[in-house]
Amino acid sequence: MPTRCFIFALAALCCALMVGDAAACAFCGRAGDCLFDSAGAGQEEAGSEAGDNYAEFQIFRRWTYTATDGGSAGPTGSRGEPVTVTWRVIDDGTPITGVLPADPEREFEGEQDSPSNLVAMLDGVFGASATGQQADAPWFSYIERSFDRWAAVSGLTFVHELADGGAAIDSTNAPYGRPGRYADVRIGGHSIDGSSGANTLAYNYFPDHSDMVVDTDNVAFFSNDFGDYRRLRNTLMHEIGHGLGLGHVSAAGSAALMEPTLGVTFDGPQYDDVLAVQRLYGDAFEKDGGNDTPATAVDAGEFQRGESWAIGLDGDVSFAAGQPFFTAEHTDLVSVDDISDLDYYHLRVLEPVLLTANLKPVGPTYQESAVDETAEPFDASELGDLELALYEDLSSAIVSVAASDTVGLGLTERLRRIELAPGTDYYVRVRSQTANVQMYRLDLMFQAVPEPASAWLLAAAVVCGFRGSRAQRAPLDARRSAVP
Ligand SMILES: [Ca+2]
Ligand SMILES: [Ca+2]
Ligand SMILES: [Ca+2]
Ligand SMILES: [Ca+2]
Ligand SMILES: [Zn+2]
Ligand SMILES: [Zn+2]
Repeated sequence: MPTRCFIFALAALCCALMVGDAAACAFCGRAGDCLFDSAGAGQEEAGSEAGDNYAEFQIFRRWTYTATDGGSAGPTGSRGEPVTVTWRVIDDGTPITGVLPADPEREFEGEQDSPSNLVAMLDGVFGASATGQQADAPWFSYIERSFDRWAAVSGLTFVHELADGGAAIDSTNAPYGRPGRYADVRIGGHSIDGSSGANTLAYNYFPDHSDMVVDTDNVAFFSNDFGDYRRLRNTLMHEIGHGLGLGHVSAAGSAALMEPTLGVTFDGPQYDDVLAVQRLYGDAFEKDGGNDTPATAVDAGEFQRGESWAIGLDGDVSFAAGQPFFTAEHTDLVSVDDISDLDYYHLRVLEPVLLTANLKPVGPTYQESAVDETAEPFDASELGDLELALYEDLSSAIVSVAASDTVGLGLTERLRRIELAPGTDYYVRVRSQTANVQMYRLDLMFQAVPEPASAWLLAAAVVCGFRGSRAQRAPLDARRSAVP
């Protein structure tokens, strides 16, 4: 039994431009928990971002045309813009063309052409659909939730496509996603290389192909119900990550879904995975119109003295060896994904108050590198130099009230004791001077305006009241304290 990993390029799946770059497969020697997969690029498309290999987080490239986004007007947008992607499990019997090459060292003769039997495998594990519709199958939610975990932490929206035209899954990008005809991400499965020793669990193509092939020989592995079928779900979420344009990462003991060897000590996308997907598609507030303008700002609410509000708390974590960063519950993860990204938060006040705002770049230091390099410490809190600004709506114009850009990478920008008046719409704006993604947490604290007579006494009372207040969950997954 081999005990180390071998990396080799898989030229067959790569267009010439990509050979030796991001497309690679990893061969894992750890029996039982191995993910041996490949993520290959298909044909390039004119006008796409193909060939733009991003430096950060082993990002390969983002979707340029999906069934619903992009088109005659051009591609889906630039990095950080939201995208909608459709998906469907193909019917059993649909051809899958084998593309994984032979490997004499493990007596693998190469992936053979054979029709998909993934539905039969899933029916065998979970039970078949009572109606014949895949959305009614007991296994459907495991696939849908795997997509939705990525959607919950990014600007991506996933839609289940109801049709499939039956074309083969092979190394060409076609058929492209078309509503009512084909999904963007077609999911099939067949025998790839058996289930003994180190072997393949699944593979996935990069955008704009992004189809997935699961090895149905590994049915016993996928049937393991530990962690609500975590082996199956982490495999699906890892492959979906490739289909979104993420490459493999070497994390050397830090939890990362996009490591070439499947991890089961964590569930779903981890810190590096979320940074990568937000760099490509933005945070979850970028979809449904986004928050790049005051008119589309995220609504923080109405406040009075003693209250506070915060967003982005789940990203403010530190690294602990062997511990996962995130579970499915951790979705309060916001970032500026580029210089072009503006994040506006709208607020009003019920009485004259003093606003103090803290904008902190967050992120742990963990191990990260490309798979063929030695992992090095990566400080996720020093990716972007943030700016904090406050605006007010004077009905004729939205004007600046205060701004802070006084510190650099890794440090907190602050606005201190800015007086706000009731009846006015205020907007806090977060942006970055750096062409990279930076997760942040934003804290807003509201204190009473001291009255001339007993100003110091009142201020002290308010500070004490604020400290003693109890945090509550507020709309938009932010935290808001109670009135003391
Ligand atoms: Ca296999
Ligand atoms: Ca496709
Ligand atoms: Ca953002
Ligand atoms: Ca934004
Ligand atoms: Zn390995
Ligand atoms: Zn992979």
